Amino acid sequence: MSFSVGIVGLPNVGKSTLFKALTKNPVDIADYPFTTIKPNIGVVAVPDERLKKIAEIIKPEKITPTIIEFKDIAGLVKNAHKGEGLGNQFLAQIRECDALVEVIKAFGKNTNPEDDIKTIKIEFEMKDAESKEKENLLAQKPIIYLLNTASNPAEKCLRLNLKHLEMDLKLEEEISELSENEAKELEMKSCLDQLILRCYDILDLITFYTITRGKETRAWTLEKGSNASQAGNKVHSDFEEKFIRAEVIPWQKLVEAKGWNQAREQGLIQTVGRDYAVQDGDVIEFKI
Ligand SMILES: Nc1nc2c(ncn2[C@@H]2O[C@H](COP(=O)(O)OP(=O)(O)OP(=O)(O)O)[C@@H](O)[C@H]2O)c(=O)[nH]1
Ligand SMILES: [Mg+2]
Repeated sequence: MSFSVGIVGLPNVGKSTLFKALTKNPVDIADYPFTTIKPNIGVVAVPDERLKKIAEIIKPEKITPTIIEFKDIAGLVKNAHKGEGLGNQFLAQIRECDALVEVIKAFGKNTNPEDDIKTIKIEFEMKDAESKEKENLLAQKPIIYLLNTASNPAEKCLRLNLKHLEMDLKLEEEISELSENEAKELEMKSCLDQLILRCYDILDLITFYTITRGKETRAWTLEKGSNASQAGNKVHSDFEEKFIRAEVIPWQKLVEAKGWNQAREQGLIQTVGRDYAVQDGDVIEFKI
């Protein structure tokens, strides 16, 4: 199962514009509030230079990146927690997400990002205050604030602190409709990869790889701190139970050795048990 990131914010701020640019799914985007009612759901490949480098030496038949799911959720209004504007329904959808990207309007006239952030925060906190469960609280979810600006392209990318990004989502939507060559010719560069990686980061996730005898080189998502048998469970639900041992090598060492057999000859492959703490970038072969 993939991790899901909810795109949240006030109505009409560019949430669906971001979703469309990320997933390339055609969705309704319009200049009036509540264009989105039912959530749009789509998956996005996590950009990964390491996967490319591993694949260059393994030369598999197939390369499969790991994915994150994005959910474009309807806009929240003041008093959403009291049911205003179908708010309760939307807040329940937000509760199912592992992390959030909050889009804040900073294009056009009369914008007030600080007030808008406060409005959403209050709705989360009010809803949490009613909730009997103390887990999964809305206001505790990892969150990235994304200011949707109309700044000039040269300076539009990523400013401010860790949890705070700035992008022109209209421009991102335009770039997403171009081919790679067209974008290059027009010197237009997307910032979305950086947003996806930031989501991965705040979810506290790491990546491990499997190479299944040259057939498929694949990246997998794992919660930081997981052990080898839990990693096996991601590959196949049987693997956690049937786990005997695993062979592990950091991806750089595999690439330097130029292949699994060469790495084995050089003694670079480590045999580990089920309690081995998986490290970001490990290439793992499970023995069941
Ligand atoms: N000028 C400008 N317009 C934008 C930008 N991003 C979105 N828009 C426009 O703002 C309007 C709303 O965009 P949507 O993506 O539908 O907004 P939303 O947040 O999904 O809206 P709801 O689903 O109604 O809550 C559309 O007319 C977009 O074209 C931007 O960066 N600059
Ligand atoms: Mg929308």
